[in-house]
Amino acid sequence: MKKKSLITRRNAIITGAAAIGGLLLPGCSKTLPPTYGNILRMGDNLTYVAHRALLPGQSLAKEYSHSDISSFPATGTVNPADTSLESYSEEYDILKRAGFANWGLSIEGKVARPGSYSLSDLQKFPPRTHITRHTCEEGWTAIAEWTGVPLSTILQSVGILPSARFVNFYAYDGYVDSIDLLDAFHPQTILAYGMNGRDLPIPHGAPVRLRIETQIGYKSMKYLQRIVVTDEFVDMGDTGWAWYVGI
Ligand SMILES: Nc1nc2c(c(=O)[nH]1)N[C@H]1C(S)=C(S)[C@@H](COP(=O)(O)O)O[C@H]1N2
Ligand SMILES: [Mo]
Repeated sequence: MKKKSLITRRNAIITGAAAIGGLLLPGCSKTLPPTYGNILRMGDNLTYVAHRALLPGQSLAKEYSHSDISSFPATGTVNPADTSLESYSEEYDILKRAGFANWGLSIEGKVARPGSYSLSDLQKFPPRTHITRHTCEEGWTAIAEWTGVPLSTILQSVGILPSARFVNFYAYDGYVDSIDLLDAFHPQTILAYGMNGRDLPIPHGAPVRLRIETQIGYKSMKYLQRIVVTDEFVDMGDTGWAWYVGI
């Protein structure tokens, strides 16, 4: 009995997934994730389509109040200047020793005015602060306050070209990832330099990390080094993790 209902449910899910794919496929490829067709990233099809259908436009992730702020573990790379780690970056180490005074975020690709933004350049733009819940794929969540410049502000400042479709991110510890323009222009997507009212600490991605509140924790890249705007999707992550995980 149990087995039968399980099989039925599984078949229903498979049929449902096929139906979603089939419905959307003809002439609607813009609503499918760019990873469509990659068997290892099949989960993207469901989460991207469902999320984008349920939350059209730029709905905001829930924001919390100061009393909700919780303790916040640091995970993954917690210090790219640690020589004993595989993620060691000499470049980062040098920047860190100078208090990140020489750090600059390079923004290139399909933009009219490529350039490099220092921390003080970024801090001159009108900031955005929000208190949100971070959800890690490992099963924990934590709430913190983040301050930074909206990514949309910077993309407008460099003047993204009409052909632009994706934003690729590179970190000092070797992390690479990308998001599409809908998430890039989401009002809560920020280049964060502050956490809980202080400078962003090294374990949490100093001097600047991405905060993307519409997706799971690993999309919020720490230790930002370079941003490249592209006109085509390049699947940079062969990590086994989904590219799109809306929350
Ligand atoms: N560059 C970089 N970014 C990263 C990671 C990392 O290891 N390196 N880990 C990711 C994961 S899995 C999570 S849950 C969050 C953790 O952020 P935290 O260390 O501030 O908690 O950062 C994400 N961004
Ligand atoms: Mo994570």
